[in-house]
Amino acid sequence: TQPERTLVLIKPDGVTRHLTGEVLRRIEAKGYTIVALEQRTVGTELLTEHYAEHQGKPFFAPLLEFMMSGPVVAAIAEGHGVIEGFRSLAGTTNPTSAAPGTIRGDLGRDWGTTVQQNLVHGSDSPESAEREIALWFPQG
Ligand code: DAT
Ligand code: MG
Repeated sequence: TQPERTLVLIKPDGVTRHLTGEVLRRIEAKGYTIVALEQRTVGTELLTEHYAEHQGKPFFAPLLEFMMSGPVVAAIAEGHGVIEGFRSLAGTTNPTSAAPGTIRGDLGRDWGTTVQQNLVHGSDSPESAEREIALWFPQG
């Protein structure tokens, strides 16, 4: 198999809680390579594209508001099976039920907000990864 690439985002809760290094450490400890890394604040336009599949859902507006509440760290991780592998490292969406040992399970919890503040994003398929990497790193 060819090595593949996935888009990883450390969301504003992760950056604000100073967990950027911890998340990157886990990616690297697993043996994946960080091939791009940038901290930035993002706007409605990019986020609406990024989360297009969730438009119309009740948590969509709070999700965008949350993602704009502070800086985000965007990274591209590379390795064999990294798309599935990072999703596995991240754990399931709801941090309360995410398994211990995962980023969300070890470090995340329910904060009583409308939207789940679950620290990280990872592309969920090769198609999503290609689309999201082009969106966040258009310069290639
Ligand atoms: P994931 O981030 O695990 O790929 P997703 O793509 O289904 O999950 O949803 C994107 C984000 O939206 C997710 O990280 C947190 C938020 N979210 C999803 N489902 C939610 C729900 N039922 N209630 C609150 N927030 C939710
Ligand atoms: Mg998703």
